[in-house]
Amino acid sequence: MKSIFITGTAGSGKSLLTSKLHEYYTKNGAFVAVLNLDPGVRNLPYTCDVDVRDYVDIVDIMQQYDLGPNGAVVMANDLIASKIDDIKEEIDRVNPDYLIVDTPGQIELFAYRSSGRFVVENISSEEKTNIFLFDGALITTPVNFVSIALLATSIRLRLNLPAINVITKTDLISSKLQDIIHWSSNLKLLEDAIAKEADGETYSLTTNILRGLNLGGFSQGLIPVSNVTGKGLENLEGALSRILNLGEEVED
Ligand SMILES: Nc1nc2c(ncn2[C@@H]2O[C@H](COP(=O)(O)OP(=O)(O)O)[C@@H](O)[C@H]2O)c(=O)[nH]1
Ligand SMILES: [Mg+2]
Repeated sequence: MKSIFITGTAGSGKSLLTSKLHEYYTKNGAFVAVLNLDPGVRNLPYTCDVDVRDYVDIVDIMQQYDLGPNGAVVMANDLIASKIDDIKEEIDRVNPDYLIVDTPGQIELFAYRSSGRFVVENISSEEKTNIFLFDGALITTPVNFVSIALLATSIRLRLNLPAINVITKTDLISSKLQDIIHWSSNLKLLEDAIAKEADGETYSLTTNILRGLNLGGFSQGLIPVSNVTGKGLENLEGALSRILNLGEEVED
């Protein structure tokens, strides 16, 4: 089994991409299962094969521990770690070729609490990768783009998984997308674009962060995708295959 974790800021399209990837792999003859790790989600655009909501119940936690919704979601994420053996057993029973893991809406719950990393480390898998979603609607200026790239790099350090960076919602940002692809292909172009937008401390901080991030190669292979039209999904699948299958793509 190979595992694909999907991370990104709240609303960046994690759940919708999970459903699209599931559809894409299934259409191409692979056996895919989805693990939902978001205990607080109400509606999902796919049917889960394994669902943490079967193990932890936010409403119960709120009542039992006298917590509000935020406190309950934090606690629920930590409780998931204590159920890892049952979750693993359920995944083993399904035994898919690919496991797509949809993570909590609020990325900090998954990436920065020890329970998230514990889950990543404990899902037994031949190969694992993380797809980080740059929300197309949030990266409309060079400074915003660098801020999200900083987050992407921070998540990569935290989860310690090979990362694929994706831009979502490209159907909503058609004209801006060209600029983003342009900036991200060349450090100098991005620095010039930052200079047009910012000065003083913002300029110097942003460009210094950018130079650091560039060493990590964050901008190589940013893949534009629309979860609505499906555009770009073949490129994403190709990138996944290069990491997970050493270049062998699923059958067309
Ligand atoms: N137009 C457009 N909307 C999207 C795209 N991806 C997600 N959305 C919408 O953005 C909202 C948040 O998506 P969701 O998958 O729930 O985000 P999550 O919080 O990261 O799981 C939903 O209304 C989606 O329909 C996309 O590529 N294009
Ligand atoms: Mg979601």
